[in-house]
Amino acid sequence: MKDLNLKSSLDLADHSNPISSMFEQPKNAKDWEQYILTEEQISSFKKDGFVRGIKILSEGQVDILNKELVKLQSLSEAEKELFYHYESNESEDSAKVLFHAIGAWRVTPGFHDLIWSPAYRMATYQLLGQSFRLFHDQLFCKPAKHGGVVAWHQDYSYWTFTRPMHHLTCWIGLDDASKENGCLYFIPGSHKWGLLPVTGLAGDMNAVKKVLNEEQLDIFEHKVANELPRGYASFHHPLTMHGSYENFSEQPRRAVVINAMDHRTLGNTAGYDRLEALKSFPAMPQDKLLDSRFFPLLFDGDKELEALGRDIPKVNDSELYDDPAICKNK
Ligand SMILES: O=C(O)CCC(=O)C(=O)O
Repeated sequence: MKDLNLKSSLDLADHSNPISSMFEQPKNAKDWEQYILTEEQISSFKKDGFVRGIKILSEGQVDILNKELVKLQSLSEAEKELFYHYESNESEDSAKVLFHAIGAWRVTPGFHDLIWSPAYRMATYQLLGQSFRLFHDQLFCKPAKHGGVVAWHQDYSYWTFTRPMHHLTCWIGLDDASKENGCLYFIPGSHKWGLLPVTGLAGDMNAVKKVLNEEQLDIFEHKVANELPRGYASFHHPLTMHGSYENFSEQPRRAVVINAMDHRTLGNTAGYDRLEALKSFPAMPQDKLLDSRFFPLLFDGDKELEALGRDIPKVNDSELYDDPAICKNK
């Protein structure tokens, strides 16, 4: 592994392949078999809008990322340039802290190579049902004792500057995540609710409830805590309602998130009403394929899996992602 080099001239987005030996890569279709999600895991994702408990990282790999994370959390202004978004504290509550950054894959080798983790790529391929690209990564870190909330939200409500909606989020714990230290929660079945408006990410935990109907509010009572050991992941649909409460415990709760999108995703920025939030993002011109070096192709199913690709369980890409009300300009 290369040492962390924070010169802004070193942009790891120049490398559309792994740059270290952190993850052993499959050499042929057979090597991918060990990572295949079962039929039951795919069915539970379709029913609930999430699936969890999938091992992505060894202890040693978590240690590498946590070491890089320490450096990433204390960058100078100049060193933050490669990030699309960087907030040392995004919490709207002045007594709490929520570190949130987008773009670590461009800055350190471990976070760069994480997006090529074979376990991550196989699961994402099955759950999207399509070859896919990186959309972006994210870091969400809550310190011990005063970690802030991530308010209930649907990811795609923040991503309508891309289309159609065919994205997937993978949340990977860099600490054991528990109810005490502010683990993520999901609302089962909420991926069938349609698209809801943006109601804020780091302020009032329950702000979204103002836009929910009675039935949805009842379903909220059945929220599921995503408690996971470090190195393990959950995957969720772009409309699945999720959020995380404060961290009052003695332990930090750090996580890295990988957001993937169908390899055919297009820019949809014309008329987007939050353009200011995109000022440090790569260009995403209206109706243009998002295939620049900032959106590397992470998995080409036909090439990687050959005949195996036909036999493995996967989501039929129109069955979960084809909401006509959302993708009207598809
Ligand atoms: O880590 C958290 O608490 C929030 C994560 C999140 O919002 C996401 O994975 O989309």
